[in-house]
Amino acid sequence: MASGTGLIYNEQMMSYNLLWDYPVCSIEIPERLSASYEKLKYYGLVERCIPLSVREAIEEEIMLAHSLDYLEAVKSTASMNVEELKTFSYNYGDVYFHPNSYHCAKVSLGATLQLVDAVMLDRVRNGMALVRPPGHHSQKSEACGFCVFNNVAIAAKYAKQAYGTKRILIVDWDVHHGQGTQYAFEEDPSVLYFSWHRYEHQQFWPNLKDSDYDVVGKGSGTGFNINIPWNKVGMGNADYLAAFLYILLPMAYEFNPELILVSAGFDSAIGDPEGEMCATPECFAHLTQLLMPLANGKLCVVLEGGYNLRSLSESVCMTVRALLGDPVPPLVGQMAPCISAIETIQNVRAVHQPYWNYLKNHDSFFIEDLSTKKRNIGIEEGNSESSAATNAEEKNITMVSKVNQDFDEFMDSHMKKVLVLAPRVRTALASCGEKLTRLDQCLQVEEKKIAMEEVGVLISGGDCAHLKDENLLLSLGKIFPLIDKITKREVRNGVVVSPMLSSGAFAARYSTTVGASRVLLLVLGEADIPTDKDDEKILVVQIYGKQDEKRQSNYYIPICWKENNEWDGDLLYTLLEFILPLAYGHRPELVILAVGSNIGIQAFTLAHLTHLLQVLAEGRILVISRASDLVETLMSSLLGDPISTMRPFALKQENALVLVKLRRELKQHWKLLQNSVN
Ligand code: Q6M
Ligand code: ZN
Repeated sequence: MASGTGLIYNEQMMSYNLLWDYPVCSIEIPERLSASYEKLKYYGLVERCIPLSVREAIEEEIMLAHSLDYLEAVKSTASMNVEELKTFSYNYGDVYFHPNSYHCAKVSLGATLQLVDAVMLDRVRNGMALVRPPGHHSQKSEACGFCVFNNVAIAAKYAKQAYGTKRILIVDWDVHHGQGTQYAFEEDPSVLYFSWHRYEHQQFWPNLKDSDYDVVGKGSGTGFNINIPWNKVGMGNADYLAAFLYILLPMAYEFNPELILVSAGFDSAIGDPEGEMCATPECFAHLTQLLMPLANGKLCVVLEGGYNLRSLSESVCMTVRALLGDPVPPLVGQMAPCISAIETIQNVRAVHQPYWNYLKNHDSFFIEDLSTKKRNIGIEEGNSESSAATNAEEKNITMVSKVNQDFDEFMDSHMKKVLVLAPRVRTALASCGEKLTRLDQCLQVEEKKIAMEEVGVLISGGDCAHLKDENLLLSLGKIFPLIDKITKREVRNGVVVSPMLSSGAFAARYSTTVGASRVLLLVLGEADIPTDKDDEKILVVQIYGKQDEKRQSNYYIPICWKENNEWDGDLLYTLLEFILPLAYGHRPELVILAVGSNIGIQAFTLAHLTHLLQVLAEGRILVISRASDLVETLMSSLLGDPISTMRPFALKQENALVLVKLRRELKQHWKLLQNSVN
């Protein structure tokens, strides 16, 4: 099992810069690398990574994506004077050359390939390469947008050739459209390219029709090119998350990549002069952690843009922390995507409906490109009604202007708020007498004897009728000490075997009495959950198969599957498109997952579930399992091991309809549930 996070940094790539006055290129400076690296050092992250060396890429590798003529042309810049460099640069759009550019571009590509090698050969599990020049705009015979060779596109072709990798996912979270990467794979179904980008109805650079949502790939590559054009600035954490939860992640699970490459531009972060977006640095930790259960953990993050040095370096650090398996800080801000983002997401889902199973069983979509149409006929935008989303948009815009006043001050106080200390011990286990392989890496916690009266007091105001049950008292004797350790930050997460699913409800209530302000309780299976359905501290989601009426509220959400077998695909999609949107809105400080027995869910599905749930509550999760044979898998997932990939699944139609109905009823309260404007 591969472990460790590789890090590539090399000062050679700082040895080129802009030699003449050329304002469109003035933001791409060598300090982008050193500032990021210094910040990594400052936070003690460099020493926790495995340093990987760079090399120059060879011509054969460059030519995986570029023409010989272009290679020769770039080569010739090494001996040019400034006048010649100027003339050469102006052949292309928004790019500059320096006598060292060719060398640096070879090192930048070589570094990227070194990272791919290290990950594919299991020398590290994942890693990040801090490189420049960036790559995603460069094309077969063209430099563009600070990019010389297309690092990530070549890395994908290299992995296919050198390792026979059959499916590669490229996630381009840079704020610009990587049109070079799109062109490299538009006819290739083995590479799924996902890019979000500032678009503003084609008003933003590089101003291409090719960047719009309806450009989906060609020939056998149709459906494997995903463009998310943002038509407004100020997109924030909720908008990015919505794009991941409603588009990228379900698609990625269906695609089942063997390798993930990230074109990691941080110009999509708050404070960037190019992007003018609002996502805070910890958002990138979330995006990273959400990708980590895929492709067996094989994740290569390669720097692209990012021009606000502070925002860039904090975001790089957040990404590396997530790669290392550190708990990710909770996201700040009201978790409500804005109307414009929802419209984009709806359009993308509509246009991709023919190509992806997970989109087939949904509410009928229709492409409603209101904003574009209105724009073209000169009508003002903004009559779509959904007060929450409109507010979010206003909020984002005020945030942008605030940020311009004093960005460093804002960032100092923000980082102080979000930086969290990881508990020393990752996983605790209630004593259970079984022989488990990873036992030595867990803390074993002794059970306490708990008397009925005692529990009654602890769970103040709770319903004590159930407490007569001996089994329940025994279970709580194991669960409460674990919760104590988690809330005191002595351990991050824990697992316990309990015969009673209902103990989850007592666990949740107990947590709120010992300090958790909000708890998410996710129950898988049939059981009577004694909970106050209107207690806003505890959000309960229960998934079960037997038909019976349960009273629903904003805080007790029963999901009754119509079909009662082989839930795995349904469960995973429900987590992405329904439970995580709810949970991000609730902002729990503890997650309790109660898993019944014989619920028709395979162990590795639960591993994916527990991994993904760790994006919440700084990774504080308590898993209560009825079946003791699941403990091994659950422990491994809680410890952060890579998870074997899932078969592609589709949400069954009847179950999809259940979610459609629930979404309609709950989206007023839980704003992140809104994924269409109608
Ligand atoms: C600059 C206009 C300056 C790697 C990257 C490159 C972006 C190039 C932007 C060119 N336009 N106001 O995607 O970040
Ligand atoms: Zn960019």
